[in-house]
Amino acid sequence: MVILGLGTNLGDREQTLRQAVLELKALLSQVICSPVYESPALLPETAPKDWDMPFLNMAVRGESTFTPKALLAEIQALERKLGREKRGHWSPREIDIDILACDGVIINEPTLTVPHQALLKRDFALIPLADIVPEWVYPGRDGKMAHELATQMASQLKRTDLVIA
Ligand code: PH2
Ligand code: MG
Ligand code: MG
Repeated sequence: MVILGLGTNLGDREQTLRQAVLELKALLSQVICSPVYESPALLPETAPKDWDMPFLNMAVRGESTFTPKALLAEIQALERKLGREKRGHWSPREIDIDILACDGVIINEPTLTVPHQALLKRDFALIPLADIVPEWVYPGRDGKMAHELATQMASQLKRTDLVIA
């Protein structure tokens, strides 16, 4: 099982999430989608004011026959197909698709870190993950399940009414 985090704060955010999920269904089987959440952009203090645009975030899980690196290449191609351009780090984007976790896999390489390096610090990643894989356990940690970690987390996420399945 692989769990992806999707985020968008530029363009038609809902339409982009719908298109992304449709395309992910061609890459993954048994796809399950979390609710969609809205939150202010988490930004470095030095970020330009006009980067402060609210995000929609969700998580998607599925079964993959790709290696994690091959899957990363596929989702990066999908980001480009959905209109993402190379802009500055943290700048607004039509779509960001990150590998949040792959079962109990741990990868620490320059091009890929799994679980995602900020997963436990970011409500917009951990909370939707916990919605769809509540029993997921961070590999190599103290064994707390995702739903326990998510409940303990301070969060400004707002759950939207959008249904993407
Ligand atoms: N992604 C970022 C930077 N800041 N803020 C929110 N709310 N949601 C995101 O997905 C997000 C962010 C870089 O990937
Ligand atoms: Mg990314
Ligand atoms: Mg990201």
